[in-house]
Amino acid sequence: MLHSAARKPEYNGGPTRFAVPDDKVPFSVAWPEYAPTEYTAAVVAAQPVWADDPGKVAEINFNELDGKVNRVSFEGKYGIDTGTKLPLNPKGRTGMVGRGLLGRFGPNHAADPIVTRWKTLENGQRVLEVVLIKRKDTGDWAIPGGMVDPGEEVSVTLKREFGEEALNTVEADASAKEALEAQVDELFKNGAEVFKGYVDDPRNTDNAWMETVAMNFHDESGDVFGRFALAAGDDAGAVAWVTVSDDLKLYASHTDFVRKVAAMRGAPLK
Ligand code: RP5
Repeated sequence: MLHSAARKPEYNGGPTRFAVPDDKVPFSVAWPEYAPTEYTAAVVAAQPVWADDPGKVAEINFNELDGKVNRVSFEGKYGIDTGTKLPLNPKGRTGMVGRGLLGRFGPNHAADPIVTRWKTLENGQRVLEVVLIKRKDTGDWAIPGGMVDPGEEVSVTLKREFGEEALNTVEADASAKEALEAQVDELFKNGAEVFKGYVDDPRNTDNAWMETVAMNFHDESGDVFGRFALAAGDDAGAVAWVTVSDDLKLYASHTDFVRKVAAMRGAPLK
């Protein structure tokens, strides 16, 4: 499927993208008139720890584990622009070059915990519920995922992000935090892989893009996740158990991930 959020003209806090029609998305299609908007957000250019130093691009080992930073794409080996020497988005043109809001040139790795349980309706039908957060940056409902820190195991990221965004461990005192983390450890013991690869994220550019590992943690009996008191924290403005239905419209590729979980669990979509 062609990426579309990654071509949306409006860019959060940034300039408008150069318009890329469907037939011009692949870099393999010659398009001499292509004049992508150049943008790297000030917060990225300020070089926080999570961002690359643009002066050291020549030293980056793309398509490899580069020190502790994973530059390997789940989509296979990506190309490097012969002129700029910058990596090229494996899903094609986005209408923007630079890093936009993303820190890394090439893949920016994330992890998405999809936490689900059953709810029985009055008519006896079972529907699936999923924990979603409302993102502060775009206002979209989303899976409470986050970036994998350099050298971090994905399994650790999944738990950390769920804790921070859906249980607000960030603001919990030390003993409450420890108790919440122990619960998450227990609940996240058994996960089923849902997806690994490119995310059609609205922050993507021609040179920087999101990839994720999405895992489902499902409470079949309903005994376990019910004990959680959800509390929004960090990048989340709200958090809730949401019924998985046909009309869910989530951030980036998250609708596809949740629909896949519904299919895996044999849940109805209405
Ligand atoms: C999405 O961005 C991923 O699927 C993940 O949910 C999220 C990670 O970015 P932040 O939430 O840390 O901004 O592409």
